[in-house]
Amino acid sequence: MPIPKEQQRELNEKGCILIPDVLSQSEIEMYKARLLELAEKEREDGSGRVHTNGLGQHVRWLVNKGEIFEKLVAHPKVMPFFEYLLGVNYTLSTLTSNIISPGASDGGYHVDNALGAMPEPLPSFPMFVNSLWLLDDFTPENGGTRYVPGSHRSLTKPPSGLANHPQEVRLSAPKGSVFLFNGAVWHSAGANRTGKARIALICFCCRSFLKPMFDFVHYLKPGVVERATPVMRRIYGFDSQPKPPDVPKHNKRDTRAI
Ligand SMILES: O=C(O)CCC(=O)C(=O)O
Repeated sequence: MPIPKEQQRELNEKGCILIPDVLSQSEIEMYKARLLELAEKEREDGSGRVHTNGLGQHVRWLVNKGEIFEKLVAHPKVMPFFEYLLGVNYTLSTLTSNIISPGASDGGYHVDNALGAMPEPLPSFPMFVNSLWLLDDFTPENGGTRYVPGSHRSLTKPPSGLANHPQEVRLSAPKGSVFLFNGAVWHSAGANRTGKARIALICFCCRSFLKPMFDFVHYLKPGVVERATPVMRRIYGFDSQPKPPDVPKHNKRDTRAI
């Protein structure tokens, strides 16, 4: 089902939208407990991906870290927004998370992934769409994402070293909701001036012709691939791979579809 016209307009104009009530209270608790457990384990074993002077942490490759994360990949309440912005054959680029601990300062303004390396003007249509699945209430005080509504329409990247912007907004939104935005919107995690961490799952998708950040096709665990529905397989990128080499027709052992 396509999203209503009003939401299409909001996404076109502001570049972002809040989708309410995506996760239930029990899902929030389940994801949070598992993420905190993974974050601690990864800090201890040295694989932890910390940032912002050690006060931020990404736990990445979530699809390989528990079956519970697989249902985020093709969530019926969120998929129509990705489809509207990226086309019905969009793919997953990363399924990750961002934990912002007390004392973390504002992150640096950026646009997402390859947009940061592209010459201006940036493409006038969406290439990447990010979504933050809030596992805590986000506020301007606890690290609520800061962003500049409509900045995707400038077709430029944020000036380097941009500290604040006159139109900057800091996200206030309840846990369980999803903040979805065009990756060309200037944004960053906010400073956390409270005594508690602020946690979000992140599902980041791209057009099917772009290279995703993570290679799901070759590195998903076998059980994850077996459980994937055809739609999930497409989202993981199985339907948008570069072609393998041509092989002689009499080579009966080769069953690849070319
Ligand atoms: O965690 C946040 O508030 C922002 C995350 C972010 O900047 C990103 O995923 O590019």
